[in-house]
Amino acid sequence: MEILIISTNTNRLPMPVMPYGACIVAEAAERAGHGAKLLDLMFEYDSTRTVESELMHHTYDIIGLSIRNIDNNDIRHPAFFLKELKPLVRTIRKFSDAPIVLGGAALGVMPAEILKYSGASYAIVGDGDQTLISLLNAMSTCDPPYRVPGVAWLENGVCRQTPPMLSHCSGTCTVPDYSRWINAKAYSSAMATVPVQTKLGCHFKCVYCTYQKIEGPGYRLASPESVSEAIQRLDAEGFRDIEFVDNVFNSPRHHALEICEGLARKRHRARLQSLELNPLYIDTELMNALERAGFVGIGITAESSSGQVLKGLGKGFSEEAVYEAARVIKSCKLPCLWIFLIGGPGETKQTVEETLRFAATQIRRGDTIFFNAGIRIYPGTELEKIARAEGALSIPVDEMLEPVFYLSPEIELEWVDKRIREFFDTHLNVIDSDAISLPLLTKIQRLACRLGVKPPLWRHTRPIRRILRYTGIYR
Ligand code: B12
Repeated sequence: MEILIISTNTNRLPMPVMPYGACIVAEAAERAGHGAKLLDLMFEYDSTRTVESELMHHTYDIIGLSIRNIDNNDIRHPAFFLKELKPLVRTIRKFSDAPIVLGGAALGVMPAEILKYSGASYAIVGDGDQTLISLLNAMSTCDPPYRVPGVAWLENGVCRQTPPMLSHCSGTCTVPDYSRWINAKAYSSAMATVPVQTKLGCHFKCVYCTYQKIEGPGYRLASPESVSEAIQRLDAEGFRDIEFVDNVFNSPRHHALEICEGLARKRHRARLQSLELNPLYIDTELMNALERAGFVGIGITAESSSGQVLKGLGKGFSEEAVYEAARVIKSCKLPCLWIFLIGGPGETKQTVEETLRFAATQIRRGDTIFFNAGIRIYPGTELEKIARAEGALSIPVDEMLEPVFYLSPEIELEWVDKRIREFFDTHLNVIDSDAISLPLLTKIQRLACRLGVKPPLWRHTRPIRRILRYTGIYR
């Protein structure tokens, strides 16, 4: 079978991300003996013309659309990326009647809704590589696709789905040959990092989160040896800035530790980072291991420093864990990005002030702080139930594709905005949602790259903001 996979993501904020999943499925299809081509729309000037031109000159038996983002999770500047999906499906239909199969992280979040919205033939939920191969095999032997695990389709307007297949990342760290599938240089010149996943699954029960829905609750760990090999291979190919894209890198803690120890023993020049570390498992041993492994930056998803809010968010750790993480980090050198989510269940003006005080007093001056206010509500989450019970959400699930947000009834968005803005103005190490949605950011990334600045760019927030403020470009 000949398959075309289109990576539909064209969002370059806060930085372009390489289509990891789309590369994996394209490579898996090729390895299984099918013909595969990946069309990455990220840097295309006119996506429609690119797709038209591809389909005018080539015929495919099946067309896969990789869909990463539904929206940008931003209450202040909401962007609904799926609005580009219907016109894309229409364009494809002008040239081809091949089945259109949807896959990607977004499908794990709202499969039925996206399938209905798009007009595509099938959606694949769960791990894409194995499922796509099974689907291709079924189609080539004219077997009904609804026997394949992990496939969703519409029957008289109702979405049917077989239980997903969860096999990817079991034992081995899968990293595609990026240069074979995408313009990797275009990504690195925009300061994008190379994604590598060391496990799937998440055992945390955060009320707002979709990770369990996408990856399942049970861990599927890649062996630390296979992770080291993947990093060495990427390094040998010239890929230096590598990001572990695990939903929570330091859980299970022993796995993160073994990966770090393995990497520390190997010779490599990779600069590693991961943006999601849970404060619960931040200790001196892990921090030292991260440094020895070659990490140049980590993100701490603290979300809040108030016990009441952490409980409301279902984070599974207390304010003591957040303070302890800050204490440990102060004794190490590794640069950190602290991530806070303001406005969850239980948030009040007082708890917001508590978190701001924590940020002002417990976080090192050289570290960076990111504040996001308002939480995207996804169907099937505990937060959806809370929002409905509080009367803040009344629309049906079908209408939740376009972003809807939760904000604690105890606070108003204007007040939160004002407090974050005041903190931003007095602390040059702060990033807020205004800053990461600035189109100017794309230009800063390119300039920084030309000047030889290495990712992550957030490490340089203070000097960048100082220059922007001094030149009057940004507050
Ligand atoms: C790591 C991560 C990031 C990192 C990425 C770093 C990097 N260098 O890549 C950072 C922090 C930068 C980031 C940013 C954003 N992210 Co993010 N991110 C993730 C995370 C945790 C993992 C993504 C990943 O790489 N997975 C590993 C790869 C291998 O998996 P995959 O792409 O899903 O592919 C598999 C399947 O989906 C499938 N598949 C993929 N394509 C195809 C195609 C076909 C045809 C088929 C059949 C199958 C298939 O097969 C693959 C193998 O099994 C996910 C959550 C999650 N658990 O998935 C959120 C997630 C993808 N992010 C999300 C969002 C919203 C964003 C941002 C918009 C946030 C923001 N406000 O800025 C930005 C967008 C950035 C951009 N330019 O597009 C959402 C997207 C859904 C949504 N709500 O819209 C997710 C799902 C989290 C969530 N909230 O639910 N993100």
